[in-house]
Amino acid sequence: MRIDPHHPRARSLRTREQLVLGVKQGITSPAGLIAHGRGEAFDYLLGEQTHPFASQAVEAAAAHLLLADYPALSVNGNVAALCADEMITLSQSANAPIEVNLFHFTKERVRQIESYLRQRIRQETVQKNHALRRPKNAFLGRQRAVLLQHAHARTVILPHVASSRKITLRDGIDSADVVFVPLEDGDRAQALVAMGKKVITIDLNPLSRTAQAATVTIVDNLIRALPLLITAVERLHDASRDDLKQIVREYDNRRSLREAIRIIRKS
Ligand code: PTJ
Repeated sequence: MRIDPHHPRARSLRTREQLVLGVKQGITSPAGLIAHGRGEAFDYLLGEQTHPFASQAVEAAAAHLLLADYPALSVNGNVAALCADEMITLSQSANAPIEVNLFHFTKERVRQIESYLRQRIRQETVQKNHALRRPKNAFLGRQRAVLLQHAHARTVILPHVASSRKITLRDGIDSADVVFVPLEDGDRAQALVAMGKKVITIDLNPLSRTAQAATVTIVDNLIRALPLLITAVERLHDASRDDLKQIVREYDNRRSLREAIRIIRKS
């Protein structure tokens, strides 16, 4: 569908089209469209903007990722369709491997998403090689993005998770002390926390079980929050561990969720 850039809801329409395309390409599950609709409803109530509570959560999330011994990033069908490049950049900036992890699991969709991400990483590498000839480019200093692939990795089944999200990779989510799981389901978020991992999520619904269970919940739209998270990780890259720990200590996820609920009630 051609979207008129002057349409008042052009960005929202473009995002929907990206997901529809994701379904056609076998990346996004049809249920992903419904999940997105739910997200949109909350976004509408939040005024479709990043609130201070979300910015604080972004800061805390960045500090957790930088303090981690071994962070890992989870990508599902919605995240791949909407923000593949941003997840790749985050993998580089936070030095964290990417694992495709699906709720509506099929081997075919895992393969499709991995192949799409590999293609985007190759594209990024080409750009980076270009950038290396220009010394001031922001690509310098980032690590290489790492994509773990199901066909070549050992899988581990997480206990107490009813969905296929329980299938994780030994060198990814299973080994991680900090996991970034945007648009997660509540079951696994709770299981990951119970395993002693720090869980960072992005979820527009502050009432969801994931939002409530996570260590850090960024209540904001994925497409607004991910670029902010990348910027925060890059800005805090050289901060001392003491400074990062202070950011983590001062952040209160309950307070952040309460504030999101207050704004929703007000609107
Ligand atoms: O690709 P799969 O098979 O792994 O499936 C992915 C989805 C997202 C379909 C699956 O995980 C799912 O069904 O998720 P839920 O349980 O519907 O939860 C998704 C949560 O993300 C809901 O609370 C939505 O409000 C929220 N959400 C949806 N779109 C966005 C969002 N939050 C932030 N940004 C969005 N764009």
